[in-house]
Amino acid sequence: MNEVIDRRGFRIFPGYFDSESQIALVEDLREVLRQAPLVQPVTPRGQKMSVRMSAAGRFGWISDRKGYRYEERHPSRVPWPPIPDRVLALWGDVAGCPRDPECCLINWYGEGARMGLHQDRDEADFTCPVVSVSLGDEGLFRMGNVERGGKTESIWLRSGDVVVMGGAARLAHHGVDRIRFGSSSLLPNGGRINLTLRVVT
Ligand SMILES: O=C(O)CCC(=O)C(=O)O
Ligand SMILES: [Mn+2]
Repeated sequence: MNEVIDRRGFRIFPGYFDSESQIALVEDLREVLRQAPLVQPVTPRGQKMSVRMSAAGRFGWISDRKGYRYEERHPSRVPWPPIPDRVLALWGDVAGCPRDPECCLINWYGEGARMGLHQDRDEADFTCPVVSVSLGDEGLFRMGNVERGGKTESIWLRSGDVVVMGGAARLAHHGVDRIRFGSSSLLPNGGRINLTLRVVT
């Protein structure tokens, strides 16, 4: 498997999932989203986020007027569906972590959606990486530093690409500036799905 390591420690696996596996993954996710539909979260200050979110696993990440946090139930109060085996197999292959992921966060980016530069730091154990999967439309992924500010670099993530944020990159800032809506035919209505696998506790 081709692997590119950015100087900050982001590990990128371009084309990790071939088109057949991408289609199968989307089928897995349809089942998850049937049980735990996407919701558009609001920030604690009441601003709508542009991505829609759901999750699989023991925990999902939630943001609302009460703050952001991990929760063991979807806002509808149903428990999150299990993480699909195909996604667990990816973790086993690339994470290099003895623990299993406890959250598979699902982000859906429609036209114009983005995610500002941030760190993933609501988890308890930073020795475990965050593993990300991109599906559907291309997204411009910005990689920054552990400290705020400084130089950043951007790469276009394509459908099937995997990024591992571990080691020195575990607490690095990152975000998605924009997507190229309609650039992929994987999702019939367009858009980009990103999965992030996380150990939470
Ligand atoms: O969509 C992406 O590629 C990144 C998502 C992300 O950083 C997050 O959900 O915390
Ligand atoms: Mn993140």
